Amino acid sequence: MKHYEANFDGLVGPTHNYAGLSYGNVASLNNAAAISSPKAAAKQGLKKAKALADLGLAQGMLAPQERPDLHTLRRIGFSGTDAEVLNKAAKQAPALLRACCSASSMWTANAATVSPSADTHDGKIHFTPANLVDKLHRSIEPETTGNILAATFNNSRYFHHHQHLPEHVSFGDEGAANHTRLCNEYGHAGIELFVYGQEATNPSAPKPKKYPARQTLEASQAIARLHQLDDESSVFIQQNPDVIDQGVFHNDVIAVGNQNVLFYHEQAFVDTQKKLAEIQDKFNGHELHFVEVPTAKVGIQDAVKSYLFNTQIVTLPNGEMAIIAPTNCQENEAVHAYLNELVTLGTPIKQVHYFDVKQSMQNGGGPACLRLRVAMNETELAAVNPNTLMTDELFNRLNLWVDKHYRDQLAIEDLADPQLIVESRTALDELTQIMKLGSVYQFQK
Ligand code: SUG
Repeated sequence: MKHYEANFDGLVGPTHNYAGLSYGNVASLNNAAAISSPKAAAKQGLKKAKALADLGLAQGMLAPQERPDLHTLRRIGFSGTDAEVLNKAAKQAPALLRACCSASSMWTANAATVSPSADTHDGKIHFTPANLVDKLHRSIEPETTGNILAATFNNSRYFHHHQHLPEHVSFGDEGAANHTRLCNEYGHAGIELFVYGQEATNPSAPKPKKYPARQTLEASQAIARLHQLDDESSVFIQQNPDVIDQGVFHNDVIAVGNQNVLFYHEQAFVDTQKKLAEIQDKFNGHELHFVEVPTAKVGIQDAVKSYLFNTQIVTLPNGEMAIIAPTNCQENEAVHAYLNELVTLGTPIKQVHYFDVKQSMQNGGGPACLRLRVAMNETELAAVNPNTLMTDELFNRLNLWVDKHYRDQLAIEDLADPQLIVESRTALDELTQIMKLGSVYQFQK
C-alpha cells in the first residue's frame, strides 16, 4: 500500500485585505490599511499548490469562507437588507465589519488538527477544526471550516470529524500550526508533537508578557484525547514565551517537521534538551535528524521577517526532501546563506524551491500557513472528494474562476461596498459547483 502526505492549500477568498487584525503578528500590524490584490493573492497560492502537484506530491485545495460574514453581523444586532447591514456596520462599528471581512481562512494550517489513521486507535483519520478564539476575525471560522472539511473528506468509513473545542480562552486552539508529526514512513505510526504557548489552568506557569499565547496546553491535550492518540506517541512542548513576544505567534513560525526531520530554531522551545530526549525515546530507536538553527546564524527577527521556518519540508518521489520557501527567504542575506549551506550539511534536506506568496506574507502567512497536511494511504486518498484534488484541469478552472470574480485591488474602504457581497457569493456558489461541495455556506442554506 502506498502512503502520501497530501497538502490541502487554502484557496484565497475574494475579500483578501490588510486590516491589521492580528495583534502579535508583526506583518499583519505593519501592513494594516495597505491595498491588497485578491486576484494576485489567489493566483500566487494556486501557483504554489500546482507546483507541488507537479513535483509529484498529493495536493488538494480547501474552499474559502463566506465573507463579508453577514450572518455574524446579524447575530450582533445589525438588521435590514444585506446592504443595510453592511452600511450600518461600516458606520457604527467599522472594526467589527473588518473582522467580518477577513479572508483569513486561506491559512489552512489553522483550519484544523489532523491525526492520520496510523496513529489513532480506531484506524481513522481524525480532524478537529481549530476554534481560533484568540482573534475575533478568526473565531468565526470553525463552523464553516467543519462543513468544508466534511465536504472534502466526505467518507465516514475513513474520516472522523470532531466539533471544534469549547469556545473559551482555556481551550485556545490554532490547529496544525502548533502540531507536527514525526514518523519513519508516512504510513507508520508516528510521534505527534503539540506545541503550546501557555497553560490556562496553571497561573504560575510561564507565559509571554506582551503578545498573546494563542494555543493552550489544555487544548492540545483535548485534541490528543479526541484523536485517540497514545501517551507513548504524544509529546507536549511549551513554546518559548520570549519568542512569542518577538512575533512568533504560532510554532510554525519557529519550527517545522517532516518524517524524521525536525527543523527548529535554537530558541523555539522551553526545556529543549529534555523534550528532544523524550521525542528520541518515543521514536523507538529509528534515526532522527534534529536540525537546530543557531541564533548566531539566524536571529529571531530574521526568522520572523523571512519566515525561514514557515517553509514546507516535503519528501519528493525520489525520497529526497525539499524546502518550499517564500522568496522573502532569498531576499534576507543571513537566511539565504543559511539555506544554501543547509542543503550541503548531509541532512535529508537537499533542495530549496522559492515561491512568491507575498500577498499572504504581508498578513503573516507563509507557504506552510497556506497548507493543511493530511497523511493518507492510497485507499484513503481515493476516498477524498476528487474534485478538490489538484490537476491541470482544476488549476486552469480555478484560475479562470479567479479572473472572472476577483478584484485586482481592494482597499479597506471597499469592504463597505455591498457589491462585494454579491461578487463574493456569486464566486463561492460557482466554486461549490466546481468542487462539488454541496451547500457549505450560510447563504446557501
Ligand atoms: O492568524 N493573519 C493570520 C496569519 C496566520 C498564519 N498562520 C500560521 N502561522 N499557521 C493570523 O494572524 C491577518 C489578517 C489581517 O490583519 O487582515 C491574519 O489573520
